[in-house]
This record gives sequence, structure tokens and C-alpha cells, in this order.
Amino acid sequence: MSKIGNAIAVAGANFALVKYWGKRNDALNLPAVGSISITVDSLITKTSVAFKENGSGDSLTMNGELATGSMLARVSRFLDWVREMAGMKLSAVVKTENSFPTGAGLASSASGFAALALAASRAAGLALSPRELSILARQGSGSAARSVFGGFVEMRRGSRDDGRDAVAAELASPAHWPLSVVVAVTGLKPKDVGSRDGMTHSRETSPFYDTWVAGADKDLPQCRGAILERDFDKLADVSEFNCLKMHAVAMASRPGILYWNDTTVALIHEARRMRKDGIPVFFTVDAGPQVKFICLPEAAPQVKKRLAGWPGVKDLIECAVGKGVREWLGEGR
Ligand code: 2P0
Repeated sequence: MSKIGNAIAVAGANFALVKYWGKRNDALNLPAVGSISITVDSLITKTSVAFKENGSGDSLTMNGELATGSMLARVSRFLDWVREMAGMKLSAVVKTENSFPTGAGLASSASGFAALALAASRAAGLALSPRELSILARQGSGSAARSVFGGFVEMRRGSRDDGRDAVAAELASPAHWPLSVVVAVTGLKPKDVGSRDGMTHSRETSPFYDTWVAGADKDLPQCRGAILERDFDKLADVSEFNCLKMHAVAMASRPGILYWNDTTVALIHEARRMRKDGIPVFFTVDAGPQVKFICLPEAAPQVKKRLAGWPGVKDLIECAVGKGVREWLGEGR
């Protein structure tokens, strides 16, 4: 085991094509369904962790501001798992920066906990395998288990009570199919209902929840096959189906959860119009109002042109399929 000290890690956000919505165990944060995502290169979290002798409790600085309350408590609990694995009790100074809006449906908890898992474990002197890192990241946030890996990633639901098989793995590398994602940012406020509360509420009140869970067994192999065969139409079909189904489950909760705004709806229609016009593109929407346009790379300029100046679109961010979490050793290294 190496020395306890500091480490810095970077991780990319990921967008699910077959979505994680619902838990089979809240305490261990085990998903009720498997999921498949693309890790992206332009929405990045960079996190540094330093364990200190004589520290008096953990501190967390997010995007330059000292965090307290539930955010600090969630990070501290995560650090407890790392301390337990490393057999030490030192307090940590954590600093984290996102290159994009936090908590607005751009998967900040995915890149955040993936980066924290690597930085904290390395700083604690642990050398975890990618699989162990994914299990650790999952305890912080389910989708973070996927951001440990680059390219196309599948998260397994697992069936073990201890969650050791609820883990992600790379399905295909970024080079296998260099798709582009154009993210249309339509709202920058943190969402009213976080994913965690939204999932619990859906499980407890949505009449569609059990059907949703059962349906994953059909969507996952279709999505996996479309990726491995690089079949864009098949990927578009299963991804849009799964996305609208997830939102239908949330909307049918009581009271209903609606993550979309007017622009989200207009852009979903526009994605379908673009495809009718022959542009290879489809949409997906996560727990927020942003619309992700997934397209063949040669279509990205056309997609951006169709969306430029669209009323309600605050920003367009183009992403490529990106790498998994890695240690940050300094600029250019
Ligand atoms: C996903 N989402 O598969 C889905 C689609 C949101 C919509 O994974 O409770 O923040 O921390 O495990 O990882 C968001 O869920 O939830 C998410 P927790 P997380 O990307």
C-alpha cells in the first residue's frame, strides 16, 4: 500500500440510453434495473482529495464555495467507506469543480462520485481495480458506477444482497463507434425533485413502476446489440422508447414528476423532425429539462445549425464519447 496523502482525479458525465430509475435496496444503493450509457468528454468533474493529520472533520468546496449540510454529509459518508477500506481515520479536504451546471440533469453526481472514488481511494493509499472502483462509486451515486469507464458502458442490476455484482463494465470502447452528442441546455436551475427522491416516489406511487422494471430485460439486450452492431436506427428506437417510458413512470407518480419544460417538448419534436429529414439523430432526456441529441459525428454540424438560436435554448454543448475516470497528473500528462 502506498502513502496516504493527496490525489486528483477527473471523470466525465454519462448519458443513459437505457436508464436507471429505481432501486432494489436503498441502503446499499442497488439499482432495480440495469442500464447502458455513453461516457462523454466535455462535461468533466475534477476533484482533489487530501487526507490531513490533525484535521477536524471533512471539508468540501464545490465550484469555489464551501459546502455544508446534506451535500457535505453525503461526501463524508462516502469518505467513511474509503477510510474503512484503508483502515484509517484521517479527515479530508475535498475540492471539486464541474465544467458544467451542477444538479440540472447533466449527470453531475455521476462524474462527481466517479472522480471522488478515484481521488479519495488513491489519496488513502488504495489501488482499487476498475471493478472495485465502480462498486465504490455506485455507493455514492448509482450512475457514477458507469462514469468509472469510458465509451459505452453497461451497469448490471446484480442479484446479490451485498451488491457485489451491481457493477458497471465497458461494453465498447470510444473508438468502436465515435458518436457525437449535442446537449441543448434549456434550464440551469437545480431540479425541484432530485433523482433519488424521484425514484423512491415512482416506486411507491407510480402504477407503471413494476412494468418499467420488468421491461429492462428486453431493452438492455436490444441496446447492447445495437451498440455492438453499430446499428444507429436500432439504437435510436430502443433509446427513445426507454427514455419516454422512464418519464412516463415518473409522470404517472402521485403527485406526478415532470422534469421537462416547454423547450424540452419542442426539442423532442424537433429531433424526430430531423430524423424524418434524413439526419441520423435521436434524443434522450434525463432527470432534468436538457435534451441530448445523439448523432453520427458527420451530422453534428447540421444538428447544431437546426438548434442555433432556438427560443429557450441557453447553450449547446457538443461532446464526443469520452474516457473513463483517471488520475490527473497535471496539464498535458
Ligand atoms: C440514468 N438517472 O440512468 C438515470 C436517468 C436519471 C435519469 O441515474 O440515487 O443520481 O445517486 O443512485 O445516479 C440519476 O440517478 O441516483 C440517474 P442515485 P443518480 O442516468
